[in-house]
Amino acid sequence: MANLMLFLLISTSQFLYATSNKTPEPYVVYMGSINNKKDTSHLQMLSTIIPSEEKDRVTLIHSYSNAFKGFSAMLTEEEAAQLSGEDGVVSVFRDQNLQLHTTRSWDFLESEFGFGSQKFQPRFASDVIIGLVDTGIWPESPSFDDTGMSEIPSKWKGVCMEGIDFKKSNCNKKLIGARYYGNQPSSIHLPSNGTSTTPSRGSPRDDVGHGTHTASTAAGTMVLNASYYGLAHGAAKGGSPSSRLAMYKACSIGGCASSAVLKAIDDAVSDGVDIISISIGMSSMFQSDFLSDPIAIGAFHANQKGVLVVCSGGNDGPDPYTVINAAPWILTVAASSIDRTFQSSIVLGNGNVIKGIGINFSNLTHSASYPLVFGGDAAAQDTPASEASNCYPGSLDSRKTAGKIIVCVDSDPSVTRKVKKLVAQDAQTKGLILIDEVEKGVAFDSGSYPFSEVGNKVGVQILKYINSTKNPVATILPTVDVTGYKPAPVVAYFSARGPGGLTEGILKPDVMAPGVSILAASIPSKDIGTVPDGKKPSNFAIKSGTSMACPHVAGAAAFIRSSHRRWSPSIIRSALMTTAKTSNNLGKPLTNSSEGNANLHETGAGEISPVSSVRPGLVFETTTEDYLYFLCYYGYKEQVISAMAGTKFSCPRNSSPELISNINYPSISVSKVDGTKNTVSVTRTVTNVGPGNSTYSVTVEAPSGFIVRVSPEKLVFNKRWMKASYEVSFDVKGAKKGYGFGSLIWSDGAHIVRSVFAVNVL
Ligand SMILES: *[C@@H]1O[C@H](CO)[C@@H](O)[C@H](O)[C@H]1NC(C)=O
Ligand SMILES: *[C@@H]1O[C@H](CO)[C@@H](O)[C@H](O)[C@H]1NC(C)=O
Ligand SMILES: *[C@@H]1O[C@H](CO)[C@@H](O)[C@H](O)[C@H]1NC(C)=O
Ligand SMILES: *[C@@H]1O[C@H](CO)[C@@H](O)[C@H](O)[C@H]1NC(C)=O
Ligand SMILES: *[C@@H]1O[C@H](CO)[C@@H](O)[C@H](O)[C@H]1NC(C)=O
Ligand SMILES: *[C@@H]1O[C@H](CO)[C@@H](O)[C@H](O)[C@H]1NC(C)=O
Ligand SMILES: CC(=O)N[C@H]1CO[C@H](CO)[C@@H](O)[C@@H]1O
Repeated sequence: MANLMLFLLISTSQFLYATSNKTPEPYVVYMGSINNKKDTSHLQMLSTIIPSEEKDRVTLIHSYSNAFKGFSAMLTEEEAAQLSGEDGVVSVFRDQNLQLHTTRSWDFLESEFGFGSQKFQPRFASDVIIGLVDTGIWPESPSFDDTGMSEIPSKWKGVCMEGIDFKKSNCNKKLIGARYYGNQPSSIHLPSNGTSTTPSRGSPRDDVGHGTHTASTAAGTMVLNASYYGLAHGAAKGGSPSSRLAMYKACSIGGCASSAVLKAIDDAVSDGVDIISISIGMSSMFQSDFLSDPIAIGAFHANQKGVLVVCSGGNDGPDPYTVINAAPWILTVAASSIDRTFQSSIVLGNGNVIKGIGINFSNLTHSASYPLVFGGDAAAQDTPASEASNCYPGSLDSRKTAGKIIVCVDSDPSVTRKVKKLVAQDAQTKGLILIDEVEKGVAFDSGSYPFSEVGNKVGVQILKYINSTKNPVATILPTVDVTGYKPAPVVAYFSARGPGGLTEGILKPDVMAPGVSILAASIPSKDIGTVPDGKKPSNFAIKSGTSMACPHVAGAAAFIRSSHRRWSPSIIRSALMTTAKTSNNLGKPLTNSSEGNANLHETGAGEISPVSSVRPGLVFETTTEDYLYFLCYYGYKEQVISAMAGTKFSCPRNSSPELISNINYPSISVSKVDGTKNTVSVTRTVTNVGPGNSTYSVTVEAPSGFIVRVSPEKLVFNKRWMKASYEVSFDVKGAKKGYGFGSLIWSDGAHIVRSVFAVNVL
């Protein structure tokens, strides 16, 4: 045994030595602000590190020089370690792959709902430019039609890169720019020498559908008569139809290389975009720190230059500590449902009609005439019934299922709905009824294969019916969309939850927006089985994910920006947060997909309310200096922070993580209060952006056992842009352990400014 262990140890370390220490891999070398004094050439820096016999590796994959400094290159682990000690280098990290926030191992992300029907202003061209870092764009989509738009704003300095099947003429006054980057996963293209930012192949064209969907959600032109094969029929338009779009294609179906995402942000900032929308991120399990996260780094510098960065919070919910893209300079978005659902009814032989959920173009007869079988009763030889009841691959005996409608359960989420559907189809069934409590709210698109999904309660009814009769029969009807569905919005189960894994001193996510079954433009899908018989591939698709929620917020931010040119990114974020809705269309508090009251770690400040966010009254401004203090409190070295600031920056002597709660953020999060002893206080400063003479008074909504004092309780302003500060103290002696949630509401009678808080009682 001991010998075996030793052998394993030796061979493992040899393996590591061989593959990770010596084999060059792509790394990102991040060097802080462009004003960072230390100014060695990137190539020169590489040539001092890389041995002379490997000169051909003295090559930059990307060089960053607009919004921040740095580069990416092929390095060995040793060289990377050596570089990270160099003067002027802030961090060095592996060029990891980031994921698109619609495709995750659970399939939930192929679903259902109609378009968020915001009542936005009529169409007129504005100068607001939204940049998206995504999978590219399908420029022929009617959502990018520029009819009637005025000339491209003169501040625009971007380009329309040509590539495979993409011409300069594919850009117009709506889609004003498009770039692509060569090192997307699966198509890494390395130049043989020198710097190369123009790969020899590729194109801004979207071959996934994700980028086209997010771009049209943010700022698509209004398209009348849009639908997904007749479903979700109506006018489709983006959150800010008057804004311009620029696509930065840093991702492919396999994800996005960190180095390309950084390059995309660097370019977007120098091209002159106002808002960047990013529906991608690292897995919540691999978040290490802010300075090895390309989105956090890029967003920091974009923010420094006045560009708002809006990101999806990820799809790793519903567990706590799953939210990502949670740096305080990012606007982090959670996903909710809207008031539309896709019903796919099941008719049983006993006459019962059950309202299931799903998108299908079922052509089955409307009478219950197909035999119904439970997967567990149709197991292949030597296969446990538990596997067959879950529609596991290889678990069904097609002699027992052919020509029937099969019922399966979902007790193991590792087999996705997509796989279950393929397994059922493979077993020659006519249709699938899936019993799935968790995912049922996010309609699955099964194309032309009849499919419906029900919760546990209804599922038991179906199973009882199967048990009760010798020859159970059923049918599945084609999908109809139902609008006015209540309650809505509901937090989507996949939406990543706070608190943030890196710090609990900032409440994340910030806001919630529609991300379940969103109809928006896509690439015409030619996949077999997705296009109903006799139809042309649709220009629209229905997708779910925080990926879909993020561009709704980017669109709303563009809408605010078009009315308020002077407003900084933090003012826009504050406006969206303090005016967010905390109740649903039944007038009740927001709930989650298991019908419990949703807490602030699920909803953030609430569901965005674009129309009221234009007149927030008071705003919380968070400055670059505040973010630099955040980095001090978080524990980074002064030298690193100075490099990011581009100037000498001194941290306060007592920089402790508790001080993070004191950063001037629109919400409050206090990660630790000792319930037996002390009271914790934080201060906030608001800026009046409403009428000059206004007086605001505060009301507090606090959980039981909390004594929350606000001082002063009245804020008097006599001009616009005047600031006022207040202190909030939390006395939690009577409170129960764990997070308590509440809010401070400032009002002058005309405006309601809600600042939510989360306080963790130890
Ligand atoms: C780069 O390599 C190409 C051939 O691969 C060669 O023609 C060119 O001269 C090289 N350029 C530099 C700057 O070394
Ligand atoms: C929308 O489609 C319907 C039927 O497909 C058609 O009758 C109607 O004219 C269309 N409306 C517009 C504005 O294109
Ligand atoms: C339904 O469509 C499929 C092809 O998609 C076809 O094979 C089948 O015969 C059709 N069924 C009925 C009842 O029309
Ligand atoms: C159906 O019958 C089987 C045994 O025949 C039993 O294990 C199962 O619990 C029954 N299901 C329901 C929903 O009654
Ligand atoms: C929904 O909220 C309740 C508390 O109100 C909680 O117990 C439950 O775990 C939450 N469910 C999800 C899916 O987040
Ligand atoms: C605010 O009130 C003062 C005194 O009543 C007045 O002089 C001033 O013009 C008012 N300012 C605004 C912006 O209305
Ligand atoms: C468009 C399509 O083929 N699917 C069906 C979906 O449901 C609607 C409403 O029942 C039908 O009109 C379509 O036939």
